[in-house]
Amino acid sequence: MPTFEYAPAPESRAVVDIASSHGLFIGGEFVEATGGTAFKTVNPATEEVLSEVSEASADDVDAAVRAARTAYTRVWSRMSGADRGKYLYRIARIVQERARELAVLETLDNGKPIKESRDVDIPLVAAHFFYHAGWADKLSYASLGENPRPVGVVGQVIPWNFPLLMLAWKVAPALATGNTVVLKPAETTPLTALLFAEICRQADLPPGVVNIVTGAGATGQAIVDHPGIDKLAFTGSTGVGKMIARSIAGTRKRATLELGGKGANIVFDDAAIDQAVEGIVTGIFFNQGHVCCAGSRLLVQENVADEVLRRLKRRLGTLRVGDPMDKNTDVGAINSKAQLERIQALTEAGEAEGAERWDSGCELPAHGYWFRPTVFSGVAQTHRIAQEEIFGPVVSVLTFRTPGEAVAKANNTPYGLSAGVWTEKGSRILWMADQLRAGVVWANTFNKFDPTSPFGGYKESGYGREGGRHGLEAYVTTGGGQ
Ligand code: TAP
Repeated sequence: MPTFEYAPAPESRAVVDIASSHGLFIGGEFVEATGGTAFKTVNPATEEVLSEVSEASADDVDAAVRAARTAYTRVWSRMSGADRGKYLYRIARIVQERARELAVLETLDNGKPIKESRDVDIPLVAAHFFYHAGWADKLSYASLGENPRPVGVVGQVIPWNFPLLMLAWKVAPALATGNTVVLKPAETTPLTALLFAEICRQADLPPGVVNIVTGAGATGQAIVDHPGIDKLAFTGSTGVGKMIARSIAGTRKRATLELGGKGANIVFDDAAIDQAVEGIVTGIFFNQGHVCCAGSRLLVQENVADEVLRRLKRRLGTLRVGDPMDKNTDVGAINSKAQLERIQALTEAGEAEGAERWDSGCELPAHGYWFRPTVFSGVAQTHRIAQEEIFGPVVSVLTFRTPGEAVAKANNTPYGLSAGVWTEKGSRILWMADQLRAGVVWANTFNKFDPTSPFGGYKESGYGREGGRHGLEAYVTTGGGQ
């Protein structure tokens, strides 16, 4: 069926002013890294260098932890919850005021479509600060235990798929509960975190309450190893999560780990098929599939599998892949060359193991990192594309006959982060939700996020929850004493 053409609808980048180099944000000031080394951050849609960013050494991390400790003992832990809340409300309002600038910068540095950064990421960032601002003076009513108090200085390390949103998930609850933070954004997406540092200054946040150190894995490791860190909050791959768990074993440090996933999106034969197809698209092609809770394994009841696949492929033919700054774009650029290579390697393994590969054949831009939305059918549970996280726009399709088989296949993974169920039967939704070993189960929808709702995993998807009342627990200590 022919589709009509869209005229270009480019978002202007004039709203952002990207400095050619960036320092570290320590003690409320932008400072040079002591080692003097820097790395480049590029726009993955064009390979254009956007800026040079300082690489924090262990000494810089030490300075940031000391600044956070001073702010913690002298100011932040002593401040009333109501006053802390005022700062969080102020940050939330500034995020809203500067939303367009933040969305454009996020899209340039990450490659995600502007309509996603504008309509999903940045509004959720503001919502997280508003939500946690509301908790700041009500912690004793949150059923966290007797006398909830902050833990101290928190080290936070985040990935590149939702750069500013992951920062908000980490910083908002930490600050609301009276902790101070040292945060490292991912190497490929540091720019919105640095703009957030500027927002902290604009909000007059006391110096040292938020410190941002840019760098690669070694900088993250320096945070993990620093003896002045009381708690770690990490989001990233299961491999690095395991290394962190090993590094802090036997120390007094607490940790929450939000790791990888291989979510099952399960479609029963009584589901509204067109709605389910939209949910499959949202589940795996939103944010180029760079989503830890993506519905990357599609389980379809056998008697409707051909029909679902047919409609899914037709729908994928209408997805617009290309310039992330175009407001009509559905699928943007892959975040980095390294990630593109990983997706290519795993999809080649899928073909080699015998699964049937299909893509829409859409045209791709000549520069930058791109991958066509791809469907693998005839996938066996043992295939690597059914077991390993691809973290790209690739869905692996398996079939089932009975609800029991669907549950067994869905749970046959080392991960346990998310699942989706598509059926018209409420009782089946409740039964499935009870059986599925996943931190989040969506029913007749997928990839919905809300600051009031706890998020986190089972098994190799990590431990601890972020968001909601449960997410506050990780940031407080309770019981007698001071
Ligand atoms: P990772 O390679 O694990 O990187 C995550 C963060 O850890 C980055 O800031 C990274 O720095 C840093 N890091 C790397 N090595 C480190 C070390 N030895 N010690 C301390 N920090 C270290 O993951 P990624 O490729 O950025 O992100 C994709 C993964 O994150 C996927 O597996 C995805 O499922 C998971 N993820 C999970 C969630 C939740 S909520 N469960 C959300 C988003 C993503 P550099 O970037 O500079 O290397």
